Amino acid sequence: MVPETARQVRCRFVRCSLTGIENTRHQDFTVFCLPGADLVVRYQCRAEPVPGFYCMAQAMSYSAVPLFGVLSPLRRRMYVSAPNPMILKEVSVSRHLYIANRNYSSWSMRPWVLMHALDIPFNEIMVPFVHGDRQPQFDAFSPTGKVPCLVDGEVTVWDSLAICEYLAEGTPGVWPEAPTARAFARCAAAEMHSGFPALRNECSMNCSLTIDMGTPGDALEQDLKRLESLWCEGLDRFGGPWLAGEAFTAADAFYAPVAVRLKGYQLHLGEQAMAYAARLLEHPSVAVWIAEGIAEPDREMSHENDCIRDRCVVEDARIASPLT
Ligand SMILES: N[C@@H](CCC(=O)N[C@@H](CS)C(=O)NCC(=O)O)C(=O)O
Repeated sequence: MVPETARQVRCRFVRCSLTGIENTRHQDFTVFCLPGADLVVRYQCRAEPVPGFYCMAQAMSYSAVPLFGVLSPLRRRMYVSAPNPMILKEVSVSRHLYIANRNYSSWSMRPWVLMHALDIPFNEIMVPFVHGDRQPQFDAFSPTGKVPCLVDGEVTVWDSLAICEYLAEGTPGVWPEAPTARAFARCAAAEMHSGFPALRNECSMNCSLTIDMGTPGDALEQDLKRLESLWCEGLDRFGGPWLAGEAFTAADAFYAPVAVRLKGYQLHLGEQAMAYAARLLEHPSVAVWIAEGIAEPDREMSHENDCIRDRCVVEDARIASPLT
């Protein structure tokens, strides 16, 4: 049995390939583990694996130690046992990323998606929101009492943009390599960080809800116009498919929650911008965040109410346990 707490600590430092009896598949996995505990491999499948399929997962971070397990397609998990639990203890991931509920926390989503997309090793610590405006439980790790917060040994970085800059010091790919594209990407991320007030205030992120908000007011229209012009400029100047060129960078991670909002509030931009929003939603790291947000069991009513207000809910993707 995997301890419940194993879900709280995510170590995405393992890429596994899966070799089947009938065919060979190569997939990325996210491995949940605690030192000494069994591993839980949660897999993202485009195609369903064969039920009961016995497989071999090779975890690169464990020096190619093979791990054996049986897939459970229904639960979308593979339970594997490490041949030698001591091996797990040798792996230490110093970076701890504190986040809140995936379903609501757009600020948490940005560095998480970036680190996941760039395969930057980290432990995830999810601290759920409690009812109300203040979140005193965040004070234990964050000087501002907000998430996200990255704790890397002695270093604490308590702001999503600062986290990206901190990561960029040691990891290539956070920003584009070319100076012009890098300057644009930084401006785009900074603009999201401090701008788009109407979009942020009127359309709080909720990965699960589709809301009919009627005709957007002037302030929101202004934000949408600016968003469209910024996205189209990036895509035209740097050739796409991402905002500042060929590679997915921090700029794209910053706009991933915006793509969730556009879809959730049924907001429309021009064709090129909508295609980019769709691309963002399909990015594997973004898609996994959204899927896990929808799967979260917790509902936090002040966030739910802030999304719904006096507007009409068209759909709740948490259909198995709908909002009451
Ligand atoms: N500038 C910060 C803002 C972070 C932020 O506002 N986080 C929200 C959650 S999405 C929060 O922690 N709110 C809790 C509170 O204000 O008590 C960043 O970029 O990280």
